[in-house]
Amino acid sequence: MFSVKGSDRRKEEDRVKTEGRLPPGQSLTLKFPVLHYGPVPPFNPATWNFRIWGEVEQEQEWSWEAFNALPRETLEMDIHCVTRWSKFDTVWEGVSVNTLLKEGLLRPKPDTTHVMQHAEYGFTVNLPIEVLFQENFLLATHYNGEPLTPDHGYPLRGVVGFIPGREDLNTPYFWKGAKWLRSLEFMNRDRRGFWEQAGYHNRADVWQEERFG
Ligand SMILES: Nc1nc2c(c(=O)[nH]1)N[C@H]1C(S)=C(S)[C@@H](COP(=O)(O)O)O[C@H]1N2
Ligand SMILES: [Mo]
Repeated sequence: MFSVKGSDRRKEEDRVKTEGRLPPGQSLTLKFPVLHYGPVPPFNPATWNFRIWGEVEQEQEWSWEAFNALPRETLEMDIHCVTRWSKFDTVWEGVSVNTLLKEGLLRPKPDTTHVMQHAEYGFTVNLPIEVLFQENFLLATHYNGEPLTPDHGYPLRGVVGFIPGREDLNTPYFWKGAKWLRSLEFMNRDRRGFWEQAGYHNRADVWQEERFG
């Protein structure tokens, strides 16, 4: 006998499979697993800041209050973890890096090619700037209408996933978004982040199953 929950899961998985949204080697979860290395950091709104630095014309820094005053948007997408769970139709709210670019708050130098997300406790994730500027990457403060929980990266995390119908965008595995994000370092060459140094794929395209390097 299937439990009600189990049969719901299978039904949902069949649906997204039919829609071409289930990448190879992935299975649908209705839960929201928590995955990270190390402890969950505390958050102090009085001392927290978010910075943009490195290969930029001008460094920028926001307090928690100032960051929350930036233009915001909502983004719906499917997220795919390299450990083989996928979660569909997740809704994220936050600040798009493209908006910072358009508002002139981010001015990368002409030779900038990559970005490093720096999180609490020295955790890092690298990406090409093209991916950072895509519509499927967001600096997120909210998940499904609620502030992020501490486990999922409160107060701020990078998120990246698949927007249904947008096969034109590069879609990396979910680890390419850093929880407890504190800064973006723009770089004129590539450097590997924490999981990339540990043997995970540098590009990490979910449709190509680029799990390990
Ligand atoms: N700061 C930080 N961010 C991180 C990680 C981490 O270890 N530290 N792990 C990544 C990995 S491997 C995954 S799969 C996702 C998991 O996000 P979740 O816990 O919200 O599901 O966060 C990513 N971001
Ligand atoms: Mo992961």
